[in-house]
Parts: sequence; structure tokens; C-alpha cells
Amino acid sequence: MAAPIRILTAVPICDGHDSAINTINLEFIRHGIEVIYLGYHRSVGDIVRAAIQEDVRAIGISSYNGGHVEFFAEVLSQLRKRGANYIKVFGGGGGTITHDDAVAMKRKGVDTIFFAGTSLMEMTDYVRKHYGKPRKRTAAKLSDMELARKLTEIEEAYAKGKRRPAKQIRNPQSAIRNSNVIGFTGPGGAGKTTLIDELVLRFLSHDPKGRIAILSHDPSVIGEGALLGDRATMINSQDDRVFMRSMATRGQAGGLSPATHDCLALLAQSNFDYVIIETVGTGQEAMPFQQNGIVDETVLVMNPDYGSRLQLQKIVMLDLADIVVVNKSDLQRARTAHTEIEQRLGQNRRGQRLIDTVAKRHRDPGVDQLFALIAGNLSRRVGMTADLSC
Ligand code: B12
Repeated sequence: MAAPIRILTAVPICDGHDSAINTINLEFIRHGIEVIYLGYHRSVGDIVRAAIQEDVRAIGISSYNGGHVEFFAEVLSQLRKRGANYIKVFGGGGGTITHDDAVAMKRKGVDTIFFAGTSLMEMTDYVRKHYGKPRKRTAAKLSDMELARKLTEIEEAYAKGKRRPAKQIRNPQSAIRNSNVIGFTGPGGAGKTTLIDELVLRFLSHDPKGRIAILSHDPSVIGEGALLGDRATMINSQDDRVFMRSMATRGQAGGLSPATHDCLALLAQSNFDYVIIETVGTGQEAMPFQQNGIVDETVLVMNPDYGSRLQLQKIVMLDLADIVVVNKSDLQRARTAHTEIEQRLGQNRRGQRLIDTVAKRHRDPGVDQLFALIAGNLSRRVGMTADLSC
């Protein structure tokens, strides 16, 4: 089976009109397209970086607040400068983009502009017809571009049922073992993505030259579309020192995709100081990181509203995680949640750490504590590896 078409959608900077793109995203997904949604109020740089890292075939921009002629032209110019003009640009903006504007935009290289009254089906057919097949691409100019393409190769090999690591991954297991890979899991809505974004801010300021990779997952059924929306939540991770890739689970249960392990191995042997992997929102039975050596540190992010104390006995990850986070600890039930989870972890006698955070709050002391703990644990691990190899 061919891998789904992947496209990126976004709304330009200073524009909060996201209702059109939300509707269009859903229609694309319903027709088997994987949509990486970057959100609204996004700069040209953010859009181009994301398109290259996600290795999409096209960028769809929804623009209502004016300035579209210049904005679309700048996206095209930045793509060209980075050697990525194989990525196509299209979009719409109801009646705010006039027919004359659209003519000028097409002259500058925009594929097409959709006007008010166009049916959703017409737009989906356009995407399938024009972006359905991979395009010939020039040699990758940037290392991020090369990496992005290799990740696509791996995903496509799995989609075609050829389970094999890409030729560039010689030994996926050893590649993963030698790096700082942190796995985040937990139920949907617990705030994993926001927490990761806040940790990224701390990693970036702690190490002014460091680079981070994020492998983020959202659910999908095999052969169907998916909304890959974690980038829309990210603020600090919109940075050239962060390489982020969004993956759909493509029919695999448990929180990760069939291609995750090989993609992670590739990232782990690339030049990143930290690799963060985020699962989809998981259920009680999920053990996403059980596969040999897949991560160095596991963090389970919980919502204080998990139900009764009895529910805690059923969450397998409470036995396996190195660190458990009660996020949204400003909520009323958080204090009770902390006590109950503390008692539950006590039964394991593994010295698992429990931390309360409010990830949505800037400079949250709980997130600072979590960052210090993860960074400390990982550097101890690296130290241990060095000792062992002596
Ligand atoms: C809904 C709306 C809002 C909502 C937005 C809700 C939301 N979360 O999106 C609210 C009320 C919040 C709002 C606020 C504002 N709005 Co307003 N808003 C609209 C409105 C009524 C509809 C836009 C819309 O969503 N249409 C639905 C889509 C599905 O249909 P469509 O627009 O016809 O688009 C078609 C195609 O173009 C295509 N398409 C669109 N985008 C894309 C993208 C891709 C990739 C593809 C393939 C296709 C595609 O899809 C449709 C197919 O038929 C328009 C007026 C209008 N009738 O267009 C004004 C309008 C866009 N808003 C306007 C203004 C001025 C504002 C405010 C500045 C008002 C204020 N003073 O506060 C704020 C700014 C908000 C912000 N932060 O940016 C002006 C813009 C003027 C301009 N640029 O020249 C308009 C045109 C109203 C007007 N006549 O004055 N707005």
C-alpha cells in the first residue's frame, strides 16, 4: 500500500482565522491525507522549517488578514533559498484574496488559490491529483532535509510492508542505546506536548549550542488520513535547533508507529544532544517503550482527573515509568492525586520520582525540577557508560 500523502497546513503570522483551515484539515483527513497542522500566527520561517523537517509534498496556507501576496511570495522564496522548491504552495482566504491577487500570486509560483464557494471535495481532489505522487527532488542541501527524507524512506518502506531498517541504519539497537532518548507517554489531554515544549525551552537555554530532535505521534488507522497536530501546540520548539517530526501510528496500537523504532534509531545516531519521543494519548494497558533499549528515561504524564484510586492499580506504566508527572497540578484534585499516586508508586519500591507541574505556566518550578532530574539522570547514565567502557 502506498504511504498517505503528507501536507502541511498553517495560518500566517498576525492572523487568527483558523476556522476555515480546521474544516479543510478534517476534510483532507477524511480522504486519507496526513495533515501536519502548524496552527495559526505562524511566521514564514516556522512554516518553511516545518515543511522541510516533515518532508511534505505541499504547504496549504489559509490567509484572511491581508498581506497574502507578500506572505506567500516569501514562503516560496525561503523554500527556494533552502533548495526545497520541490515543496509546492497553495491556499485560500475566502474573499480576502481577490482574483487579481491570485493571478499575481500564481505568477510568483503559488500553485493555486481557492475562492469562496469552492466545495471541499474540489479541494481534496486537487490535492490528490497534484500532490498524489512523489516529485523528483534535487540533492538535499541541508542536513535536516537529508534526515527528513531518510525518515520518509523508512515510513514508506513500512507502508509497503517491507519491514527493514533503511540502509543507513546499520545497527538500530546500538544506535539507540548510546543517546539521550527520553520517552513521554500518558493519557490524551494530560499536557504531554506542552510539557515537552517547556522542557525544550530549558534544554535550549541550558546548552546554547545543543540540538534536540522530537518524534511525535498521533493516532491513525492503516491507509487512512491523520491530523498530526502537536506542532500547533509548540511555541519554543519552533527553533532551528529543534528538529521535529510528526508520525501517524498507521494502524498500530500501543502509542507508536510500526516505523518508530527505526526512525528513532536514525535520529539517535544523528547529531542531537537529546531525542524526545512522544506517544499518542495512551490507555491503561499501554507499554510503548518496552521494546529493547528504545529509550533511556521514561516519563509518564498524568492528569489529576484519572477517576478513583482503584484506577491507579490498572495503569501499567505506573509500574514501568522512571518519572511520573502530575501535570495540571493547579487543579483542585491535584493534591489528592499526588498522595494517591505516591502511595501507588511506593508499592513498586523502585525509587520512581513523582513531580507536580503546571506546564502551561511559564517558569513553572515543577517543570524546572523535572528538567533538572532528567538532565541529571541522563548525564549520570552517560557517565556510567563511559565508566563501563574503560
Ligand atoms: C469567521 C470570521 C471571523 C471569526 C474567526 C473565527 C476563527 N477561529 O477562524 C472571528 C469572529 C473571530 C473573526 C475575527 C476577526 N476578523 Co474575521 N471573518 C470571519 C469571516 C466571517 C469568515 C471566514 C471563514 O472562516 N470562512 C469560512 C471558509 C471555509 O470559507 P471561505 O472563507 O469562503 O474560504 C473558501 C476558500 O478560500 C477556501 N480556503 C480558505 N482557506 C484555505 C486554505 C487552504 C489550504 C485551502 C486549500 C483552501 C482554503 O475554503 C473555502 C472554500 O469554499 C470573514 C468574512 C467572510 N465572509 O469571509 C471575516 C473576515 C475574514 N474577518 C475580518 C476581520 C477584519 C476580522 C478582525 C480583524 C475583526 C476585528 N476588528 O477584530 C478579527 C481578527 C481575528 C484575528 N485574530 O486574526 C475581515 C478581513 C478583512 C481583510 N483582510 O481585508 C473579513 C473579510 C470580514 C470583513 N468583510 O471585514 N473573524
